Amino acid sequence: MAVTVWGIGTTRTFRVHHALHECGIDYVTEPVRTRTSDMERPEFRAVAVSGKVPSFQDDDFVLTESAAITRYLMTRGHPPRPVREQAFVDQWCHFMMMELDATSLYVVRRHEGLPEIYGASDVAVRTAKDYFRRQLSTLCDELLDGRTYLNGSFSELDILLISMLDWAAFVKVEIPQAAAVYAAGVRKRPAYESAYQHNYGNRSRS
Ligand SMILES: N[C@@H](CCC(=O)N[C@@H](CS)C(=O)NCC(=O)O)C(=O)O
Repeated sequence: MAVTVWGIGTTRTFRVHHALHECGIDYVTEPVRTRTSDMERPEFRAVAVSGKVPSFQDDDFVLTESAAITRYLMTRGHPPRPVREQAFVDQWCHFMMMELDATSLYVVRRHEGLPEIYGASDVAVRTAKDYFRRQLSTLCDELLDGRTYLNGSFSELDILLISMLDWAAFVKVEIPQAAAVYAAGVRKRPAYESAYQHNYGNRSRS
């Protein structure tokens, strides 16, 4: 069975397509989009344990959670990292998924982008954007000291961060200059460009 990705069109699905393009892996895309009837397909439900995209299959191995899938793809076939380096990568991976994604950008998504489901709230959106800026500044102070990639060479950390910087741009959150310079470098990668086109195409992003 081929590698299959379920899901297209969102920041979280982009991470998986980006990792696959970086790794040069041929794969099948099942273009399930959120809040469509495709999410009710039994074949999708069979792999998507939480009913969400992205979901991922590699032969009989099924995985969900964009950060876990991205880690799997970017590290499989490589020797394990030294334990402290892995802990460093984990620290920033969890930081980005919690502080930048779940408690900031996804709050904006809910209360600005999906008011019909979650309710409109200017306060929630404004404070989530402020929180995003503060948390991103911490990351910039600690990591963006002129380096091209967060862990020295290109890794899952860069896939996570560029996806969030793109998302921030989409919802019109200003970012520090160091982050803008970093993002411009990552966006020049051919795999970023091809994955972006594959995931978003000319459709509206969500
Ligand atoms: N933490 C998960 C979040 C996945 C997620 O919430 N996906 C959204 C689209 S971006 C989804 O499938 N929503 C549909 C739903 O909640 O019913 C990840 O990073 O993969």
